[in-house]
Amino acid sequence: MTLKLYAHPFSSYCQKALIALYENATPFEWKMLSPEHPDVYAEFADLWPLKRFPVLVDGKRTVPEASCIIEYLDLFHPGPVRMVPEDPKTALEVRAMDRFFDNYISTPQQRIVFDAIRPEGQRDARGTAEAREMLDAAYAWLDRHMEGREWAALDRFTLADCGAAPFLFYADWTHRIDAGFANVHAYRRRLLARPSFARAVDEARPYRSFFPLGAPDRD
Ligand SMILES: N[C@@H](CCC(=O)N[C@@H](CS)C(=O)NCC(=O)O)C(=O)O
Repeated sequence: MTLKLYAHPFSSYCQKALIALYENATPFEWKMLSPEHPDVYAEFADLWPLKRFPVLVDGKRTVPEASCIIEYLDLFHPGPVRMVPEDPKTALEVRAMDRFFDNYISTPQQRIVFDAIRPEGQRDARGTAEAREMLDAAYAWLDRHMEGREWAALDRFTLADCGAAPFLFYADWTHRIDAGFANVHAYRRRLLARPSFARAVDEARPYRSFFPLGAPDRD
């Protein structure tokens, strides 16, 4: 039975899951979440009433959460590029970095963007200032972590890099990564050059005008 992915190309968490699918050329049916397809959105909201995407459907099984989707694909539809090592001790390194990118890059980045789409008077200046501080601390830590490394965990592309790619992409648009963090910039460029992510970036290009802070003319 064909896998189905409920997703939108401009969404960072959808891109995270798409990277894993593209890395292994895993066939799937794209269920496009957009105002032009209200029926698809209704199906998705019924499957996952929390209404956060992406969501993967495999027969009778519904898998929400990008990290879980990637782990699920690794277990049930594996390809040549394994995203999480089988050895649990080695896997912990990968999962720790996956948590870092979700919690300390994506979460503050989304907080700033969601704040920008609120009406004037309902904005949270303190919350966004804290989010910017968090991003600065995360960039500084990551810069030290990436010293001498090619990928975020282990010596190969993993689950951690699937999240790092879209999250650093949008984080730099949202709260510029200081030029002094050369290791982070080099890593972001490596991710952009990875064919699976380059494809996701290209598919999202038509939607750049939707970026609430204004998409920069680069990448
Ligand atoms: N914890 C979820 C987060 C997913 C998420 O935040 N997705 C965003 C799109 S990038 C979303 O569903 N936004 C819809 C909304 O906020 O209403 C995951 O890891 O997949």
